[in-house]
Amino acid sequence: MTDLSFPPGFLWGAATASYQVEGGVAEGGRGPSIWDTFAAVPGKVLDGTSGEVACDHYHRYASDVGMLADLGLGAYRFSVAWPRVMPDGRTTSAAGLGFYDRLVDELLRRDVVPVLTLYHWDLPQALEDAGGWPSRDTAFRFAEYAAVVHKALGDRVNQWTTINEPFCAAFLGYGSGVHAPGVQDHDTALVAAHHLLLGHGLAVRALAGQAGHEFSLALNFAPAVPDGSSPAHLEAARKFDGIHNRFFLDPVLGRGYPADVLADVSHHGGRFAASVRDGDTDVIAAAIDWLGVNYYAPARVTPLADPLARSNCPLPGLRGLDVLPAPGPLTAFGWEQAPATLTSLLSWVSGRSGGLPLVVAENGASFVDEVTDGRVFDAARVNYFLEHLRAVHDAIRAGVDVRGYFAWSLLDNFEWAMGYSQRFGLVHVDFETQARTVKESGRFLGRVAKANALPD
Ligand code: IFM
Repeated sequence: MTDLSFPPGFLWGAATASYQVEGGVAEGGRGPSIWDTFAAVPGKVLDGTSGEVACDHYHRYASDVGMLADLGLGAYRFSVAWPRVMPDGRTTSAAGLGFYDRLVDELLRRDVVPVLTLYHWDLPQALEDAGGWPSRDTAFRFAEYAAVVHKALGDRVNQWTTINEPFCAAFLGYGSGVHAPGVQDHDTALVAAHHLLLGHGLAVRALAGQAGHEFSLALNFAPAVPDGSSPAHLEAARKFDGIHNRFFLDPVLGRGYPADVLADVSHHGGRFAASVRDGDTDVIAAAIDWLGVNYYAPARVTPLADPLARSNCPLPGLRGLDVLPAPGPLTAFGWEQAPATLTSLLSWVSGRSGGLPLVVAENGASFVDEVTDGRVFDAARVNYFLEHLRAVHDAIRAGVDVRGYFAWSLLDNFEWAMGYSQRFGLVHVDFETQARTVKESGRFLGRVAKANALPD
């Protein structure tokens, strides 16, 4: 590795998620997901939209894969829609699997490595009706679904990620309720989080053993930065870091749920503690080959005078602290751009995990983009990628085993409760016409990928 290069074999790619890009929600016998239901409720999605058509990737996957390959990116991180493969959450649909069969074949035809995520938040509505993630049974249904997908695609897909961002699926879906299915109850959210992690472990146990297959989980980290150095500031940072980061990371690493976080959330009721049965933490600690680190921004935290005061950040156990407005420079979403935090995050996760290989499974930024004469000059996003790639490179030079980098996202897409208002893509999508325009940031990332090195 020269001063600017990345390790040989470093995986360069872009990521998407099924509900955010596919559309085709009624095709091939796909069943409804919790996001179809949630988005149909007025007021739940900012612009009143849904993933009904999204980027029409269901029909345009071949040309989308072609764009990614032509850019020079060697890997595509996509998710499989459980309700496409199992419309009722339990019964396999050959037509649904057929879509991913074609997608994987197309990726391999273009020499693109498929990196498959089994769950990126689109739970079959039928399983939500049966109790959703707060029901223990859903974890077992997930492992069965994982085995079905693995059996169908395991002859061609080596890279398997079980669940993307269980934090969001649990705490936004069942805690604050800003995501599907829109439940607002912190105790329920904690139980859902446990069952998501249990589902991850059960799936890894069910799939592991095939030579060459690698298993992972992708966690979204928000490093807590205290806005002062007093003990109260450090305590605020501990609390935020605990519930946002360590609550998900530690059990996966075999460290169990962190005791300090269990104390912080204990006032939410006893359902979480009762949901953790003997042996569960061993299942969750199933050996993984790499961890997906999704990073966008840190959280600046400040203590409140009353340690029991309700926080402005609706997460389980968060009392006595507020999250401050992010200082600039900001993305269009209002998220802080803090690339150096990615270096320290990667070092911290690596140290805590005893050197587990890491992949930056999501990193990117939304900005306001305009197509001018068939081009999108998104200089701010180019700069964002450059700075964050330098941060990844710094971590590697400091000895962290980082094996890949995936931009979020290949395409502008359906940004959940924000609808189509936030564009993250390397490729601009005109949602009226479905016209694609490769952005300068896409070309930039492709050049870096082809060189396997930062520009000098
Ligand atoms: O669009 C999301 C993605 O689905 C999960 N990680 C964060 C992205 C940007 O908000």
